[in-house]
Amino acid sequence: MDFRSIPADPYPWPYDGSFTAADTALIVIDMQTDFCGVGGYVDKMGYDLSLTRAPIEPIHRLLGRLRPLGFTIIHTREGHRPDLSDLPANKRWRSRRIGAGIGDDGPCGKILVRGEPGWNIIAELAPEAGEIIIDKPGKGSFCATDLELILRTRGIRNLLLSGITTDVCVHTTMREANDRGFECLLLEDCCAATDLGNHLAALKMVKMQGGVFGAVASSKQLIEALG
Ligand code: C5J
Repeated sequence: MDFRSIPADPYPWPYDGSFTAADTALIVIDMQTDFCGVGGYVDKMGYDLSLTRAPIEPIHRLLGRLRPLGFTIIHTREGHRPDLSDLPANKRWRSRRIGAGIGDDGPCGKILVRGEPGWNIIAELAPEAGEIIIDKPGKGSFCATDLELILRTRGIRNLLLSGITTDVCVHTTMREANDRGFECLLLEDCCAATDLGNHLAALKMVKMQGGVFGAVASSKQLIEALG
């Protein structure tokens, strides 16, 4: 089934008039306890969890609409190997300076380490059987992962971006995807940052230059277009 372009800012998305469940994937980025749960990395850094938890309900609603239509659903998890062999020294050093050392013990286990409780995707947005999970050591979902190979193998051309944080992992992933030729839509209510101003600035950056990284819409606009 072909869906017509939806109202988005700064242009109706996708640019070429239509999209299908077969050529479009939803990426849910880093909805892990470390980023939105009590005792996780973001909590340890002292940021307001109500900000990073705000997209949980909108993403849940969107998944409920996209799953039965057969859209590819991809979840990502930021985290490092238990031996920390993929943790750059500067990333660890910076996090330790602010009291939330990546790889160090925290209330939810070792911070941002694969297999630890804090690294898990939150129960509300748990992946369903058959959905793809990408484990990434960095901010971008394409760096040191097989995401691009999976998207090309499936014939995916369009990406719907959601998750946390808008200004860091979501933006980095959107930029990486855009440079690879994927047509990207950032769902503004389905993502959030640790600072509201940064979230709003990140949305604005996408829309500059006629949509320099793609377009922005709400999940409501998308869901309405799906009928
Ligand atoms: C950060 C992320 N902010 N998921 N990661 O370190 O945005």
